[in-house]
Amino acid sequence: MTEIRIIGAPSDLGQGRRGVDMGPSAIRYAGILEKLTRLGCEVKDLGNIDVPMLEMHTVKNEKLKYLDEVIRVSEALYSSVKKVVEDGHVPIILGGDHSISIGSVAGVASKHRNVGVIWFDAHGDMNTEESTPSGNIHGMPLAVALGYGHKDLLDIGGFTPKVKPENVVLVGARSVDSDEVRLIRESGIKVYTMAEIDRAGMGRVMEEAIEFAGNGTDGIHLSLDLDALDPMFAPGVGTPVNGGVTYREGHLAMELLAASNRLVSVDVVEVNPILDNRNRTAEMAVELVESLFGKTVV
Ligand code: NNH
Ligand code: MN
Ligand code: MN
Ligand code: MN
Repeated sequence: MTEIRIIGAPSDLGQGRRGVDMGPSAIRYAGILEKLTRLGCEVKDLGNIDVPMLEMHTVKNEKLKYLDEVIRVSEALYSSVKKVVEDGHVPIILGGDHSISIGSVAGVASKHRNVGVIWFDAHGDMNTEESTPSGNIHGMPLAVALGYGHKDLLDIGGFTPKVKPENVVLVGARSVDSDEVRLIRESGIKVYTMAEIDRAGMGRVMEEAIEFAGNGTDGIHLSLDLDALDPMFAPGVGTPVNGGVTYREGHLAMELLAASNRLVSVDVVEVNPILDNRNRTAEMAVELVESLFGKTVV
């Protein structure tokens, strides 16, 4: 029986729009605990980690907004994720914006030193302070996992890099910043843009992604940014981009990951209830997580 531990990381420090700190509540309200329990998983909710309140702090560095606060959140999340994986359980980390993955990937990689990563996202999240157009740290967590970026972010957990580029796959990309492209190319990670999903189909793309992230690794960490989905299915995100993953493509991707039996941890990020349409995005997130943990028709 899969033993799941839910950890809320209600941070909005890594991006510019208020509301994403309410993501964990919205996802819980959409029934994540009950639905995973119904699937036969043992699920416990560990509550939320402490997150500094944005209004109580000021931006000190325009290229790395709320850096000190993001570091505090990352350290807290690192510790709680580390404990869950050391106990042999599967953490599901509820964001919050995508900067929380700096801590979650560090926590998972502290036990599974050779973990692979599937980064489901409309964006690259491969910026550094040199390339960022916004200064928002949620545009940087994949770069940090690979060992690029501010030293204090790389130092979370006391080791860097957290993952090897040959085991990192970005799926759903369709919005990458002009200076971000360079690092994506030179890093050597595998990228499946929407054009590639259109051409090859999600089935083929995920089979390959699972191979890259799962073959010879200690398992797969899925970082699920809800903006990977088309805004039609996930309107409640801070940076929606048209032309995204459809409802069935999203589910197929999760179903294939479930069938691979390689999943060790999951982030569910960027759900913003203030921008949402009657909690639809949180509900979509929970449905995808159900497929990820084995929900089938018959
Ligand atoms: N690339 C942009 C930036 O760095 C936007 C990132 N937004 C995201 N990433 N939602 O997933 O500011
Ligand atoms: Mn146990
Ligand atoms: Mn992201
Ligand atoms: Mn994104």
